[in-house]
Amino acid sequence: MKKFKRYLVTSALPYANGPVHIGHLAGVYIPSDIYTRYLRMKGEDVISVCGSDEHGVPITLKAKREGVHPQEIVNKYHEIIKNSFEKFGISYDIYSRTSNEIHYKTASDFFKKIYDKKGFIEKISEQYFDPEENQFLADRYITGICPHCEYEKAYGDQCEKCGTTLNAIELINPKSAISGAKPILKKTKHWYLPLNKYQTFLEKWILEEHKEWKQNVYTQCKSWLDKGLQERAVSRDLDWGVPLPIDNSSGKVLYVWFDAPIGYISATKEITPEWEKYWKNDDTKLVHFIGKDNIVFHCIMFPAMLKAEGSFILPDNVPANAFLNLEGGKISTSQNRAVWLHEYLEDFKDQQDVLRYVLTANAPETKDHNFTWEKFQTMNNSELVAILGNFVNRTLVLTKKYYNRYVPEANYIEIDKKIIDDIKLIQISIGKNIEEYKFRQALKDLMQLARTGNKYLAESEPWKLKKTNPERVKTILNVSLQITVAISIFSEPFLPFTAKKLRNLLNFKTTIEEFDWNFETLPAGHKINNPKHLFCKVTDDEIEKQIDKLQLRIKKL
Ligand code: B3M
Ligand code: ZN
Repeated sequence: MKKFKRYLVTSALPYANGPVHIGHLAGVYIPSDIYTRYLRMKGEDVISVCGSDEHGVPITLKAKREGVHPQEIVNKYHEIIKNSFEKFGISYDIYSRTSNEIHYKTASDFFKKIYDKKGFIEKISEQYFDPEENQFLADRYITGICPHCEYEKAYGDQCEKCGTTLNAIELINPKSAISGAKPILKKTKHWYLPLNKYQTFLEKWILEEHKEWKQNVYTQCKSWLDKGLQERAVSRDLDWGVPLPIDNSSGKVLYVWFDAPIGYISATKEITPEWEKYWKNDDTKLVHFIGKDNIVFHCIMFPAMLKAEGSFILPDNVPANAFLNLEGGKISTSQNRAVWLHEYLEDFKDQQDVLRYVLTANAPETKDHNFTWEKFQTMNNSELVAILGNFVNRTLVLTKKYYNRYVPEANYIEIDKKIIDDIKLIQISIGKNIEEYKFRQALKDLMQLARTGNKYLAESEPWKLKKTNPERVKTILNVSLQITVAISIFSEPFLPFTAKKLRNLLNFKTTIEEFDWNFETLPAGHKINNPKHLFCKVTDDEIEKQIDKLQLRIKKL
């Protein structure tokens, strides 16, 4: 396997046309955060970038519906999204936005470079035009029946049901999404990226050199390539977006899927003057975290753009996830059928980690998964509270009760040494699973450690031995404390708030600077702090309230 010197982690830029929900978190943002936090702890050189995607029809459409300027929409949601990420501990090095000046410059320059190399095809074609609104209908401005799966609400650029990327012209029974009018065809000039020219290169790069990509990603790419790539327009007739940086192109902007991925580059530029080190060196590992609807853009279109430009590296992996459903149905922003992050925190104050836990354990890594509030409750009560919280609490309470909070001396015998060895094995397994993007399994490993701790306490019964064999009890508690330290370290990528609380309780390596992926034992004689519970039970009432809330919203529609 190739050895990399540094990592560049990107997370799909959310459209700033609405807040983020649990589906986004489970599919993209938690996985990328686990990955990044782990790499940072290992002392790797890593940068994690994200930001709001502020162009494109989803934004202008919303602005039009609300009768405001697109800038107002993106300003509002950029703040909400940024804030939600911060509150959930999604730890980017930067959360930027594509309306920034630096992004306009970066995206324009990128286009210009390909343009100057004659990398685009210029073509006049007939496109749909809304005669009532007097404007061209790009992408989502037009809806109709998908020619592949017959879904009735397919967009002009993509069918969200079967995932196929479309050309508006292919839609059956097209309608303007603004006025509902039947569109007419009108001539207009656009610039196209000839993806077909990159077919052979992409086939070799993906199908031969990246067989290790997740199966869902690989298969989707293969089916794309098997169908044969075609040229894709990278400009649009719109007044919102990055203007085309060439003469005689007024009223035309870059296609949002051309400018958005360049946002990863602009964001890196904002962090460091050494941005080229991350983007132009073969020994950087570039990883794109995305949802499955973004696969074609990140595996085919963006790589073709990078190749056309010529000076950038390509992603090493694109670990795309499937979708999360909610209570058996699709999550939908437009139908308000979602659990919004900012709302969750109103009801479950300071319980970010519970959601992080449940969403990681249920992450749609290989296929779509279902989130239910009942599951949320069970996982909190019978896993976080009953297994992890319970083990830690018993250990800390006994240490206080028997040794006035001092870590006792130990005299390890065989079974204790076995536990210490197990800790190290679990650590290796967590790391390996994270590196392979198997976050559910990595989290299971972490819980296995807590289970091991509970089993050890239950079998060695220190409370029974306290009178008869006090020396042995010292060792048992010492070992239990070592497991607790290990939990405080290994849980950091998944449950950063809990990890911090636990380090404070242990009074050990409480600042992030002191902190790394190494498992270090607590020395005898070290004094810990007073025990406190890490988690609390979620009640039936709380759950019912959430279910009612969702029902009510769906009914309102
Ligand atoms: N904003 C699509 C989405 O949110 C898009 C991602 C851009 S990543 C460069 O699904
Ligand atoms: Zn379809």
